[in-house]
Amino acid sequence: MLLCGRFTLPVHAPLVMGIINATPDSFSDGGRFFAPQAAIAHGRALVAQGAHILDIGGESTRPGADTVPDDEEIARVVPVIRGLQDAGVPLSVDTRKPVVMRAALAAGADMLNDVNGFRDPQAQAAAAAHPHCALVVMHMHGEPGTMQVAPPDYADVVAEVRDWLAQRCNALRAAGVAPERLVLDPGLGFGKTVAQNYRLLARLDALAALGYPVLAGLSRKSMIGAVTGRSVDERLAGSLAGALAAVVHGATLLRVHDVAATVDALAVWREVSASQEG
Ligand code: HH2
Repeated sequence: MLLCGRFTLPVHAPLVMGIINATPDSFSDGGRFFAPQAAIAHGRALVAQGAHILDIGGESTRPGADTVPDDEEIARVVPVIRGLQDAGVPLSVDTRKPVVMRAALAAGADMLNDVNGFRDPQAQAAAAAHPHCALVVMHMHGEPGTMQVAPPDYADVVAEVRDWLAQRCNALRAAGVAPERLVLDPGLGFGKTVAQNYRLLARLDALAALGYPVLAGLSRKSMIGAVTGRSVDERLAGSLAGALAAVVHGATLLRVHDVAATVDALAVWREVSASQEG
């Protein structure tokens, strides 16, 4: 079970987290859901398509992205969180900023998704101060502005990401966070080469072995484009293959743009898994 604000989620079956980018510059859908009403309508559509969680972001973390001032990011996400309070699913906020985390929780967010893995002591304190919101602890080397300039030459990327995540979870638990609130994320595309991303995808089981649910975010990312040669808006088939691979290798949450297609792919996968048992 995952404690997730107003909700408690089962983690035995894969959960689909639908992405709402309330930004003008996200890599695949920047500008489409920038206005709060458009973001809210998109969130409702994703829930109708079967999303189990909505992830609302007000700052792009694509490689080379500019940072957004605190008050601007709050002005982007808070109206969307408020407008989706009755959507019937947990609301996650995708932010690295403690002040945005606090504003989002006050507005009714159920989950904090920090691509910095709550490294900032203020972010850790904001997370620990809330009694039951879920926390997505993501691994990232460096900062979005520069992370792809020179991805590190990890000796063993799986062991290093796993140990980093374990250390972050231990710090959060020492700060008072219940283990049932934690989700791990390898941070696919964040300061990693294509080969490192695929290695992590193939070894998600090593992260799952830490005992927390694992989230994989690879929807439409350049790791899909690198092997298919497709542009961002042509990566659905590759993203679905990656999503199923993630589930097979141990992910229980999938962060995706294309909710309806992912839900269908998972339905077929579930039927195959159930049929295996006779
Ligand atoms: N990827 C992106 C943003 N946030 N959060 C988690 N936990 N895991 C991820 O893999 C992840 C994330 C990047 O994707 P997107 O939100 O579509 O683009 P942008 O950052 O340009 O808004």
